[in-house]
Amino acid sequence: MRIEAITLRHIKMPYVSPFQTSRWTELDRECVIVCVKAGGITAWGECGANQNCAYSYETTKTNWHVLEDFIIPAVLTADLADVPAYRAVVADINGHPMAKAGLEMALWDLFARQAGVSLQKLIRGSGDRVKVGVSVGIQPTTEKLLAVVDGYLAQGYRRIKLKIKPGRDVGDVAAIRQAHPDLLLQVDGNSVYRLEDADHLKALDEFDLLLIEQPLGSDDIIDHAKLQPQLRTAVCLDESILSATHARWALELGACRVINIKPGRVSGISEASAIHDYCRARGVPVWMGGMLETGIGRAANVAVASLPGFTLPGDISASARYYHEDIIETPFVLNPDSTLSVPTGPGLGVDVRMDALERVTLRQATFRR
Ligand code: OSB
Ligand code: MG
Repeated sequence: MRIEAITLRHIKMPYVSPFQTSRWTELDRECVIVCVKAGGITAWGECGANQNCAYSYETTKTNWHVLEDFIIPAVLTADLADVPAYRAVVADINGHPMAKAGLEMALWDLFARQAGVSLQKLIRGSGDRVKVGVSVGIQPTTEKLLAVVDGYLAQGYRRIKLKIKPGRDVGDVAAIRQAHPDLLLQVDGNSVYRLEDADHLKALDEFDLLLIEQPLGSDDIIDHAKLQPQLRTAVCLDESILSATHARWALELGACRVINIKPGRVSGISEASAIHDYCRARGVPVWMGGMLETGIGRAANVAVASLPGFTLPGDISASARYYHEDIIETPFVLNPDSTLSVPTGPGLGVDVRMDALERVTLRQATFRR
């Protein structure tokens, strides 16, 4: 298929509340939205990166730069039969998985719409709902955290992830566990700890956590392999896993017992499903992570989370947990069983609200063949 035009938009959408992790705070989602036009079809994608250079080296502006200067010129001079053809075209662009994933998502949407099927169907997911939880940022006090968690539980969320950092880890977890003895609970360190903190992290073992996510350095599979045997709690890698090869390295080394899959982080839905397949064949549980996506990225994450190996609840909450106004027509809402429904319409199965999108667009540019 010949792509006729690709429009990039740098958007900025304020969150309903600030999101604080161990190493950075986000007030709004700034990201690149990709719109592809081909054969009378309009398709959408979202890049994972935000304005910070903390979770990853990629930012909204590097996504734009790599798309404009490398990925789009290659795509507009090619004739893409399918998503693997796109992956071949971008294979020699080093790194920048979030930039690659944004356009790949739009192509999945395009090819699914062209075939008249949902993304879920195209990737062979199943079921009408996926289990979800909520990722709770670090709060000013433990009391405030207890109140925020109570609020999410009242809304029906049945799995809570707490962001932790030194000084706000064991105490916060103990307080939440005491208030909610049976809650599905997990924590995320976002790379703030070091192997020397192993004894400190062992204190988390008594709280029956589902997992501890990315405690050590982003690129540090080796020290995670030294940490995991010292903990009863399962280590889950997020930042460290950018490909199925990284997943193999991590599992061969014993660096983790669970993997967080974010299509955006791993260069797209194709690589996400390859990691899923690799883990599933080895009985390693995976779950869907999130980048506080708009409704566009959320639709893709929900569809991918319907693959059978996604056995743990995902970080994919209702639109209202993130935004007062989403840029899709029908926002995602939480079902009473702590699930989100998988869209069934063609492609991503969501309609973009152009008026809402215009309001949040800071900059846009269209590139043509
Ligand atoms: O580490 O999982 C993370 C958001 C931005 C960057 C990194 C992370 C997160 C989250 C939010 O935890 C998950 C969500 O989208 O709800
Ligand atoms: Mg994480």
